[in-house]
Amino acid sequence: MKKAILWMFVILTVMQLVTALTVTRDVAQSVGPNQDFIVTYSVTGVSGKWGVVIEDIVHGGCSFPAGTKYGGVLLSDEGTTKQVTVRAANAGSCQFDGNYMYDETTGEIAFPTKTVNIASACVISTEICDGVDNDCDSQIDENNVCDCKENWNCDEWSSCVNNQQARDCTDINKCGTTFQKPLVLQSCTAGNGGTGGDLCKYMEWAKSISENNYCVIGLGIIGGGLVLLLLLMRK
Ligand SMILES: [Ca+2]
Ligand SMILES: [Ca+2]
Repeated sequence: MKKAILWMFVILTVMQLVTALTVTRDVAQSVGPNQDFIVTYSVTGVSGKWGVVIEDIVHGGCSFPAGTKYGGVLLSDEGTTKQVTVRAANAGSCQFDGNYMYDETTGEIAFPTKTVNIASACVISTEICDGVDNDCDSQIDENNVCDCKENWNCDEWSSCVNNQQARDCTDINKCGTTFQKPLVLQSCTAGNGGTGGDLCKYMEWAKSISENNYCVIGLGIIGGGLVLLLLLMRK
């Protein structure tokens, strides 16, 4: 019985490692000079020991409320999404190149470097929910434009190639935001292009546990159950 418990512990630990976090930073491509715009940090997945510690840095004359750096802890202090207002420089471009960390074993993980171009003047367009003052009236996303409820419709996962599978997801309501966007890339356990993607079809019952990692969790639970059964039968 001790062995069985040990096995369950090992399986759950492996599942925890596979069920990794996804941390994203969304920034507009282009903003007007001295214009305020919003940087959105989002986390999906399960936290490690502490939350996700974010240390982002901006260069090129743009500034966070506290200067060139933004620091925050998602999942513990700030929830799963944090929006920070950044003031653009008066010309040129700004680069973001910070990092995040959620576990001392993985250390600091760099965000992809992101460049925001600063247009020569604020170009007036219809205000949409994108973290930018589109209509140049010094207000970001005003008139409830962000009340649009995202409604994502996703294709089936592709078959498992190189331990990864992908799918396309489309927002039926065309809100222009990606706060609720489901994962479009996930790791899978098929080995060399095998049938893991097909196997996942039978694990959909585990979606009630985790929408994004149901396949791994389902396989883990079934695998753990089988090991337990085998060990009990050997007694
Ligand atoms: Ca506006
Ligand atoms: Ca806007």
